[in-house]
Amino acid sequence: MKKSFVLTLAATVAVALSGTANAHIGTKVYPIYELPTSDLPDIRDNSLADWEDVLPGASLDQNEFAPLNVGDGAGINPADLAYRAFFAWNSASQHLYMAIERVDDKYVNTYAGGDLINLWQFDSIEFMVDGDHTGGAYNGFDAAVYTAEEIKLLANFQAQQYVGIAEAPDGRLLGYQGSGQGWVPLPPWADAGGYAEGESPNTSVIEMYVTPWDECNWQGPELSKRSELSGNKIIGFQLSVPDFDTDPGAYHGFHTLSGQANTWRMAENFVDGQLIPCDTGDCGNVPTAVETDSWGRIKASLK
Ligand SMILES: [Ca+2]
Ligand SMILES: [Ca+2]
Ligand SMILES: [Ca+2]
Ligand SMILES: [Ca+2]
Repeated sequence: MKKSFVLTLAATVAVALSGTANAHIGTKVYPIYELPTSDLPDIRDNSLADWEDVLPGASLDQNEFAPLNVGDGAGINPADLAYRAFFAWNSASQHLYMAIERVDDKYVNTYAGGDLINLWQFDSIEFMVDGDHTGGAYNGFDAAVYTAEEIKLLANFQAQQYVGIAEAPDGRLLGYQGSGQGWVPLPPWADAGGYAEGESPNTSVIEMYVTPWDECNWQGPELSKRSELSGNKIIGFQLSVPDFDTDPGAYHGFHTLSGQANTWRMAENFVDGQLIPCDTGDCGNVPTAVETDSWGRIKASLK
């Protein structure tokens, strides 16, 4: 292990973690409601009725989003793409839950499976989480500044980006944009279910849960630090909804909740979400085993 590399890496992580109190875009704080374990939605039942039964309504729809000037730059038009999303959290599992229904005039999904890093090229959604609300860069690090090993470690380290797709031949519906694809997007840390039906329009649904990480080391959960999810905490999150209406990868539209570009690499371009506590069932669990020795984990990861 090279000492100089460790020091550089620690400084790099410090830069990546640095942010301001106002780490995210806008003044709006989106409520994310806690659900007791007994009310958690089934992510594999091909239905959003379970979300509708336990939440006051959809948390967001397309009217909360703004189009980016990507590809055709398609604006907000429900005849082209309508969507509604639900958010929730569960203190007992320390998981964040999300579901989205897309109603799309043209559905492009020829994903063949086995290529999670490229799920984004198909009608899908992107979900990002900054569990400790730091903002700052989390991907796209400059190869002229950082070594390949540093870039691999820093990508999705302090915030995470997932891509969800409604159907895949191999059943893997949750993509992950970091190197920890062998565990980060899989149970017990994360999982997704979904389905699609109809031609024009096509209705597709993606339901998922994820684990937010303050420090997500691609080499494994034992080297990583989970975000603590507790009542009234403010987290950063972002939902982006791309629309491909002709070919994979050819953007017709790209809508983001924050209205900001570069949400794939800048966590300060996320929005704020507040974890609203509940008082029924097993709500209000406080995590007890949060690992705090980040220096030890960084060193261990380089042995
Ligand atoms: Ca469901
Ligand atoms: Ca469309
Ligand atoms: Ca963070
Ligand atoms: Ca489409």
